[in-house]
Amino acid sequence: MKESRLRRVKPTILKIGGSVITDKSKELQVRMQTINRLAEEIHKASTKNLIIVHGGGSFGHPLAQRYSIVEGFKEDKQKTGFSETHHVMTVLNGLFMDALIWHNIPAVSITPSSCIVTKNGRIQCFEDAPLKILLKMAFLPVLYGDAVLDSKLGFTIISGDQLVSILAIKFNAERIIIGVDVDGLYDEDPKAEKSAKMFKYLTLEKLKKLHSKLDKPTTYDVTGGMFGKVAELLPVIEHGIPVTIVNATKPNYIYKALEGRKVKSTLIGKE
Ligand code: IP8
Repeated sequence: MKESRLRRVKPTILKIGGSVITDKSKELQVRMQTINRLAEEIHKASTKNLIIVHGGGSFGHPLAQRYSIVEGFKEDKQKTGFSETHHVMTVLNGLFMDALIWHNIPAVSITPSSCIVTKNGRIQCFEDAPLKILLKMAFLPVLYGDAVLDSKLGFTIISGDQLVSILAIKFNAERIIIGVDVDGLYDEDPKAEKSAKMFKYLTLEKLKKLHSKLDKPTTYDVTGGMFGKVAELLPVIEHGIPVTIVNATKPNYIYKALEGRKVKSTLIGKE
């Protein structure tokens, strides 16, 4: 491969939350219009060296919960549950890929369960050779939270946020953009508390304090909701990689964030 063709820009990691691309109130409900709009915005921004990770929403989470996949293998009937959870994630990913490719984006899906093994829920090995070549050739790799094999538990779930964190550190990302269904990071759950205050800027120290105050996982979100998200973000911020949390349900917010333009969001930096 010619050197001139290789991309030298540090990657941008974009996470699209499951609550953005699916309707969490109904199992297996995709928001195809939103996915198409996001594909259009991603195409319009044409960000160099982009990696996308999406969440599970009403595809992965209800099944993972029904079959207690996070906790690992305990009984045979969980096995079809593992297969189903992984399968519905490939279905959601397929719909997401459809939209990207239909918008002329050279996106290629990387199936986490085929290249990752975890140990007690944390990534232990990650075969990243295909991902590296995709980046070199200026493809857009797309990964997602998935049901994966685990060297201690048999199997478990990895969140898209854990993937974002490991990818950002492995590839020394320039920045991380996290698209969620609220305007940023708040001191309380903005969906439950009207008085919740949104942060425009947070330092690592303030994020650590906030993390200790945030509510622990809800029953719906097997990977820990906002609490889990912040826990995964701490090491990347420590690494000096800035994180922007932005509302991906609002038109052009992801586009503006990708372009580095001013948009309502929470920016988290080391200092
Ligand atoms: O929505 C979880 O990914 P997340 C994926 O990023 C599954 O936490 C399979 C529940």
